Amino acid sequence: MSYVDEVLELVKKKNSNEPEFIQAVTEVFESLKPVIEANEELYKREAILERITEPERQLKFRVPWVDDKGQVRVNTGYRVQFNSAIGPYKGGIRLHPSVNIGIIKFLGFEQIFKNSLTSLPIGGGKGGSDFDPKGKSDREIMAFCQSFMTELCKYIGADTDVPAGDIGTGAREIGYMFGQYKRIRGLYEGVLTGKGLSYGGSLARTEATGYGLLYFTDEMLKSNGIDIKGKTVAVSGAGNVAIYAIQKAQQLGANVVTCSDSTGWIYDPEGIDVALLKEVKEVKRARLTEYAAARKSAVYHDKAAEGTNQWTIKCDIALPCATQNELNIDDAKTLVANGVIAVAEGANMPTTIEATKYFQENGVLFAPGKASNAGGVATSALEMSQNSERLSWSFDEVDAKLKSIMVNIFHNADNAAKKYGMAGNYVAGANIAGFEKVVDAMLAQGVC
Ligand code: NDP
Ligand code: 2IT
Repeated sequence: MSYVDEVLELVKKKNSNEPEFIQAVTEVFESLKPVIEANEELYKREAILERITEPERQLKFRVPWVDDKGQVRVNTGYRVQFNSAIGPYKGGIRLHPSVNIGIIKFLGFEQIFKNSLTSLPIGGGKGGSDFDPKGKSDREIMAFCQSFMTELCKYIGADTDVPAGDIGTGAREIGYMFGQYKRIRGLYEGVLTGKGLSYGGSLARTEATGYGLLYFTDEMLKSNGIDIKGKTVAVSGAGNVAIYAIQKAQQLGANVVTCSDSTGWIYDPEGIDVALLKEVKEVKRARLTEYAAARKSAVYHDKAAEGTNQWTIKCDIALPCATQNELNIDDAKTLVANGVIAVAEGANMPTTIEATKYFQENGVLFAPGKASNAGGVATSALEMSQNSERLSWSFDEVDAKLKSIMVNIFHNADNAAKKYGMAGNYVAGANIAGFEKVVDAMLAQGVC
């Protein structure tokens, strides 16, 4: 058995109740085979694959808080500090009832390679809780965030581990967490990113993941001789990533006709009205039914009642921007039958392995999330730089840096794929390019 297969078996055995983590490792390992085989003796002796799949540290803690009725509630908090070979741990905090250690580990594992691809000095980490922010009052959100940070603050810091947003964690939650960190640790430092502009946040961080996704997609299309202008785009999700992906796609001349949340999806052939979507999701924190109620051209589809999703709509480009495994083999077949030319992941691991392979086998350009959604964390790293030098850069300055980082990531992935005889396979290219830098740093730092 090859070294890769040997360690993959070990990972499956050790983490048998963590399917998402196994999926993420399987995808990375499969595409790393040519690199590992070229260095098998060294990597095996140094146990590189065993080390890279074992988090440096995993924290699990109780998060008690009091709801508006005076009832004490208890959630579980997590922080996985996965790999610090190239910098302090960096990665978001996910607040969603589906969160468990396997979800946080898969996200932390992906983050190692994503952060490496940005070319900035950040290691991989992720955190979160099974807390469900839906339907909670502002006071309840604050109570949860303060309790979460009361424990987490012992383990993080501007030069150790710098969390940020993810599903369920936006500017409001980051603000409450920052306030609590400052109060307990007595430090005003860049311990979190995605902060408000009045207290150390970076311009363009809110937009960064969605904008970055489109900068990457545009570059991928261009390098394949395709113009994004006039293309029809299907987006899933209606959160931070989706909203700014839609906005940038429109600025580049595409027509975005769908978005979704966990209960339903919108088909709006005249193009999604971003201002209205922002009002419904960012201000009112309401459901997409409100979007449909306010817009004549929009049709609302209830997922549970109809058993359909936005991938049934004919489009040229699909941008999954909601959550993991939201695009399966049946969706992939529908999209290909409808003539899709490119799929770019805004979410983390939204496409199943089977669906990814189907796209690649059918000549669809496929951008893996760890490359195409890296704009969020890259801009977080730019926020860290600004905090360190106690300066803030203009929107245009940050946006220009973001764009050049995304264009760079595309070409690094493209070149790595070509170097190993897999031209056009951006999944393999991204994994290889991300891996090579981390391994180089791990080898240089000895057994640790
Ligand atoms: P938000 O919480 O802002 O939005 C998430 C969106 O996805 C909502 O519309 C939500 O619907 C929907 N969604 C979430 N979970 C599910 C589910 N289980 N089934 C169906 N729909 C779901 O999160 P973000 O936009 O920040 O994150 C979206 C994705 O992008 C995640 O995979 C995240 O890890 C990834 N990502 C985020 C980055 C960032 O900077 N924020 C950076 C890079 C990647 P509802 O409101 O109904 O739950
Ligand atoms: O998945 C991700 O890259 C994020 N949620 C953003 C992490 C960050 O530190 O900005």
